[in-house]
Amino acid sequence: MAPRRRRGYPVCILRLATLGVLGTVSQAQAASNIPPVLISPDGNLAYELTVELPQGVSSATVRLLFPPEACDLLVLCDLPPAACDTTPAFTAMADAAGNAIFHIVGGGCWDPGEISTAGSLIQVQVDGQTVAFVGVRSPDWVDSSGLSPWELWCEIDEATVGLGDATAFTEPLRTGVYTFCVDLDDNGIAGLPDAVMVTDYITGGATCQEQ
Ligand SMILES: [Ca+2]
Ligand SMILES: [Ca+2]
Repeated sequence: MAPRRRRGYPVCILRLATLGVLGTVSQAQAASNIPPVLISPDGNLAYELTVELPQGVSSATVRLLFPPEACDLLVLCDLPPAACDTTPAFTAMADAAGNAIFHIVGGGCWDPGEISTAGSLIQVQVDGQTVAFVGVRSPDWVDSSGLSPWELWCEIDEATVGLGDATAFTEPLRTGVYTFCVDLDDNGIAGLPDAVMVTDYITGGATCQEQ
């Protein structure tokens, strides 16, 4: 199997350096309801979004285009290695109501406030038209040292929900202070539903391996 273009500590340094030279920000078009992408080591967390379809159209292809750095700064377990040679992407069909559902296997959080250029966010396309740029959330927020992906995280090849994640989630959940990566249910607050979602994964020690 062909190796991906990374691995190991030196790569962690290189990938942090790339964050400062990414593309310019484009204004995302308003859309119905496109929350940050939700991913999980078992793929059981559904990422649901609603897009506006042109009148008379009963379905559309929704694509999530990840920037190349996602191959280093996220763990995407259901991508074939060759996907990192081009643009990692996931595709689903929207129904007549514009609803599309993804189950993406992996880990890592991208807070748009920390990874601040559109070039580092996930591009949401509907039938080839870009309608939004969004971040990513996952029960796997940090690595074993407590570092987020944008802080030189070194969660290489394997997404793991472990003690580091439990520690990272605990303080915002205890205080109720809104933190992007904690808001797994995307209701705008750090609250009990988020705690329930992450606890399930911490309890099970959920992991997945990149291909
Ligand atoms: Ca983790
Ligand atoms: Ca929440």
